[in-house]
Order: sequence, then structure tokens, then C-alpha cells
Amino acid sequence: MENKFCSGFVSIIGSPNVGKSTLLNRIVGQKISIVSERAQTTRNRVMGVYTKSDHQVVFLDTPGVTSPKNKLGEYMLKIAYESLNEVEAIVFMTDARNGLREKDEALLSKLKTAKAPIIAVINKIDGASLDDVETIRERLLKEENIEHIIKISAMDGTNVDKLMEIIRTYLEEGPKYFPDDMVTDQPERVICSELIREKALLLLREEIPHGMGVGIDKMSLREEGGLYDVWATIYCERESHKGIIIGKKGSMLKKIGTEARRDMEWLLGTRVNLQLYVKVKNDWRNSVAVMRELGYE
Ligand SMILES: Nc1nc2c(ncn2[C@@H]2O[C@H](COP(=O)(O)OP(=O)(O)OP(=O)(O)O)[C@@H](O)[C@H]2O)c(=O)[nH]1
Ligand SMILES: [Mg+2]
Repeated sequence: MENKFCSGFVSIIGSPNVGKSTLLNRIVGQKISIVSERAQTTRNRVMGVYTKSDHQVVFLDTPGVTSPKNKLGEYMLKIAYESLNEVEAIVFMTDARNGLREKDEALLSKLKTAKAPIIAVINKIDGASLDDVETIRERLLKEENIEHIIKISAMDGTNVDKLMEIIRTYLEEGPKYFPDDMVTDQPERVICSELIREKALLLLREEIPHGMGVGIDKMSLREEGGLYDVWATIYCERESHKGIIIGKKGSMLKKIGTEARRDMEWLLGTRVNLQLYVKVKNDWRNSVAVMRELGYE
């Protein structure tokens, strides 16, 4: 019997911070979606392509679902919900350490009307008690459209192979949507801006990160090759935040730049000369114009 190529789209959805982007990166084997310990790290849909000789899965990582507090939040929620249309399966992810909270329950209710079958993933089992995991599992068993429940650790990789086996059963005979060497649809400049935002999220204090946005102003490869010049701006919402992002004598901005540059060099395969600026844009998360400038449209 002839083996036909199988493919399909899978959305990864869940509350903020449950580990969706960590899972995507683990599956495709590259950091294409930034990760941080803060909620609401992912702001756009991030596509990750997993290709094998006889099948291809196109994953959509999405912003964590929570009640929006500004226009950016509304945009993020819309992106997350839109990902549910036209996928072959939905991966609904929860954090084993947190139990099922109100926001997880709210999302579960929303998923009752989803057209695609749901695979529930209880993540972070490396840091949870068996009892906690079991409590979540028992609750999820009551949901009729959840067809599988699997416990994983996206961080250390436990059971991710089993999850992939389950996902495979939802693929249908179909085309190879993307070439073998393609892991994401995000342009390099988008990944570069995301890497800067990730480093800033990692290095800065709690109160600032949510109001941060990063735009790449210009990116150019020098004629003699081997070196990219990148100009980027970090936007924040207050003068006081600007001071914190820049730090004493520029020390914080320098740290953010150094770490981001290292990742960018790895991504681009060349040396990078990164020029970072900080600008205040009051309440930009409610400004459609700035949001558009930063790629949230
Ligand atoms: N212990 C443990 N930590 C994890 C695991 N998966 C993710 N994390 C951590 O959880 C935090 C959030 O991970 P993300 O992948 O950014 O979560 P997310 O669901 O994409 O978050 P948003 O984009 O904000 O919705 C990070 O600090 C990760 O390192 C896991 O399996 N075990
Ligand atoms: Mg994420």
C-alpha cells in the first residue's frame, strides 16, 4: 500500500504563562517564540512548522488568553481565538502547578463551541505533585470534546514525543504546506525585535515589562558582508520606565543589547552591531497607530 503524505494545522491555546511557547520551541527544536516567566509574553500568532518525511504539522502558538485591559490585550485575545478556526486539532494547555483557575475554566467554556477536537495538555509536571496533576485530569475528563489528556513537561521534554504521536492521528492526507527547511513564517526582523523584548523581560523589574514594545527601525547587511547593522527602539509608557530600562549610566540597556545581540548573531549567522534606543509613548497599548507600527495589527 502506498503511503500518502499527511499534514494539518494545530493551535496551541491556554492561559498566560502555562508554557505554550516553550512547547512550540521544543517541538521545532529552535527558539522561534520568545519565553519568559511573565504572563503575556507572546503577543502575536507564531507559526512553527514540524516536518518529517511523511508528515507535516503546522503549529500556531498564541497569546495567553485572559481578559483584555487595553487595545493590545483585545488584539491578543482576537489572535488567540482566531487561531481556533481552520485547525485540525487544538492543544489546550494548563499549568499542573496552578490547578484549573477561573481563566482556565473560562477558556474551557469557550472551547465547548470549537469545531476541532481538543487535546488537553497538563504541562510542567516536573514541578507538580501527582495529586495536583490528578485533580486537573479528573476535571478535564468531564469535558466531552477533550479527546486526549496528556501530562508533559515542555521544559525537560517528558512525553512530548507521545503528544506528537497523538497529534499525528489528527493529520489528514494533504500537501506539504511549507518547505522542509522552513520552521517559521516570521521574518528575521520580527524575531530580532522579539529577542530584544525577551531580554528586556528577563532583565527588568516586574512593573515595566507589560508596557514594553520593540520596533526594528532599520536592518542592513554591510556590503563587504559578515556584519549586520541593526537599529532598534524599545518603547515604554512612562519617563520613569525609560530611566529603569536605560539603567545607571546605560548599564541596563547595555546588558539587554549584549544578550539580544548574542541571540541575533546566532539567528542571522553573522556578527551584529546593535544600536538600541528607548522612547516613551504614553499609553501606546491603546494607540492603534503605535500598535500597527510594532506589528500588532
Ligand atoms: N518547570 C517548568 N517550567 C516551564 C515548563 N514549560 C514552561 N515553563 C516556564 O514557564 C514560563 C512561561 O513559559 P512560556 O512558554 O513563555 O509560556 P506561554 O504559555 O507561552 O506564556 P504567554 O506567551 O505569556 O501566554 C517560563 O518561565 C518557562 O520557562 C515546564 O514544563 N516546566
Ligand atoms: Mg508564549
